[in-house]
Amino acid sequence: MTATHTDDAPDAPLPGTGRIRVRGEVHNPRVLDMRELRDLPQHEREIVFTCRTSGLRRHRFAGPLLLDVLRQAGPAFALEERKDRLRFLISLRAADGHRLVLSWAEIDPEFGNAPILLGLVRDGAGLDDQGPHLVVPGDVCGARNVSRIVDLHLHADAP
Ligand SMILES: Nc1nc2c(c(=O)[nH]1)N[C@H]1C(S)=C(S)[C@@H](COP(=O)(O)O)O[C@H]1N2
Ligand SMILES: [Mo]
Repeated sequence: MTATHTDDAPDAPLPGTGRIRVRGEVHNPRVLDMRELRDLPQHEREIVFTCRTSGLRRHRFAGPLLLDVLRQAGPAFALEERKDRLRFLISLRAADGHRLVLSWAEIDPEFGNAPILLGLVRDGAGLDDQGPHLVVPGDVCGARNVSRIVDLHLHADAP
């Protein structure tokens, strides 16, 4: 497989607040700002979750699909190879070091088709001062609804 890698150090500071790095197994690694994320189709979701420490929380978010953000960077897999796509993982990191992994299949329209967003607006207020917020509708716990996302990294498991 041909893949393009950024040679940036994973913890290198990003060039400004609200920017996210998209890297790994993508043909066009890039840094995106909030304006570029607003140029993608915007979706809205309400989420309700229970936090072990703060109890029941409810928020409404608007922003692009994580799928569209990653597709724009050109995932380095053969689109017609459904099974090949099952090897791919997305790791996400927030400014405070909180991180998580998703599988590509969760957001792939032919598999989980989960409407996972990068929220740019929360409860009517823009998030330009902190950057995008991962929104995972349907989760019971809030820990995957991650604020201040700074890094999206697509990985492939060994073929
Ligand atoms: N960046 C970041 N996002 C995070 C967390 C965190 O530690 N860091 N904690 C999560 C947890 S455990 C919960 S319950 C929700 C709480 O979100 P809220 O209090 O804004 O509703 O944020 C989530 N997002
Ligand atoms: Mo939580």
